[in-house]
Amino acid sequence: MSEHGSDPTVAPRSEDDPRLLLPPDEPVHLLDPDGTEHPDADHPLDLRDEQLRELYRMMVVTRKVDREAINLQRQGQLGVYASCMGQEAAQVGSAYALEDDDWIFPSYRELGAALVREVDAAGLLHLYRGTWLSDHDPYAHNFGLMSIPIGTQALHATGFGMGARFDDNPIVAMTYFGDGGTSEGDPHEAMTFAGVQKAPVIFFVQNNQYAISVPLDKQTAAPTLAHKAIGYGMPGYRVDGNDVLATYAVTRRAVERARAGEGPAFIEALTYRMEAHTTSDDPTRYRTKEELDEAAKTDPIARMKNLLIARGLYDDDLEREIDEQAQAVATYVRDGIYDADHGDPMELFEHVYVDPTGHFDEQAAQLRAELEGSEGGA
Ligand SMILES: Cc1ncc(C[n+]2csc(CCOP(=O)(O)OP(=O)(O)O)c2C)c(N)n1
Repeated sequence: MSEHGSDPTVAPRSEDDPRLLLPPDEPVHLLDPDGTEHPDADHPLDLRDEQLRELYRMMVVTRKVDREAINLQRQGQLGVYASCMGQEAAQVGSAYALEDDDWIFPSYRELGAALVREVDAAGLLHLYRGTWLSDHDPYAHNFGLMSIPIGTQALHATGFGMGARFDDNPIVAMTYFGDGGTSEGDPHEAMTFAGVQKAPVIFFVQNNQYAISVPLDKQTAAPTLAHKAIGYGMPGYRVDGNDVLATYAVTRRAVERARAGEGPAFIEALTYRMEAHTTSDDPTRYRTKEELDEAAKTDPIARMKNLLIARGLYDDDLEREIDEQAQAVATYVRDGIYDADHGDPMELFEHVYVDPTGHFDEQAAQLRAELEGSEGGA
């Protein structure tokens, strides 16, 4: 059944029927938790066996590094960390659907997407240590710096996509934000602009059900987040975000459409944040163990492993090889972060203003005096 044509009593739609911008009744889903596949003619998969293993490998490595980052925070080596546990399929599947020249503008939770882009994970996590703003070169990986202010990266992606379009550069820019981000002004402005300009931008929303402690039903009165897309004149897609095949296929389709000049798209990936919002959060205050146990049944990694087993693509050698690789990346991250030098705190004041305003100089002088005082007292 066609994704937008589920009601046979409705007359066939022409290409420019705005109802085509509405999301499907059900999220696109190609893989059950037990590994059973559901092929969908609207979302054909072009993945070879090796690529299926690769998707699994990247999700396993992501989870391992994510856990290492939480441990590092618990040992006082990171100030804070925002885990992506449970969201690996949403991130890996979507990032894998891009070409190397395409760009990603992440929020603060996209470790999985960063690893697909081969960003140095230790460098990325320096942001969370406060060592530096992130120690990776965005131009080396076409991966922007993590954005802590909610939604600002959507504007960066739109500006970047529009610029590329003016230059006849056929790249696509994808940005990630959360369900909470859809309530912020910046993504709204970015999507309005991208729609009008037909900019090649994919707005990938990981609906992990919560914005810190605020659940989805307190976040929006829309039928789904993807319904918002029609208001910007772009299609809204919904996908099972714990199904890496579906996430890949839906994103791939949106990316090809954008690259062909057909404009932006909004993707709502339904997923679940298995960990706390950040290491500073106590999720037991707002969600139950029963809810968590239920969500664990849809784990994206177990599901992909079941598929590999069902297809005869998984064996002990592969398991060992992937575990060793995951451990090696985690160790590399630990070595890169542990006791890393913080540098000069006065760097805080660099690159902020061309012409300092207000109390800026006063504050810089105050910090300098405090630092000198503490050195003197040591
Ligand atoms: C502009 C702005 N307002 C508030 C915050 C504080 N804050 C940090 S995370 C967060 C919730 C974001 O939730 P969501 O967009 O659903 O993404 P998630 O963290 O679940 O990935 C808020 C309000 C912020 N970082 N930036």
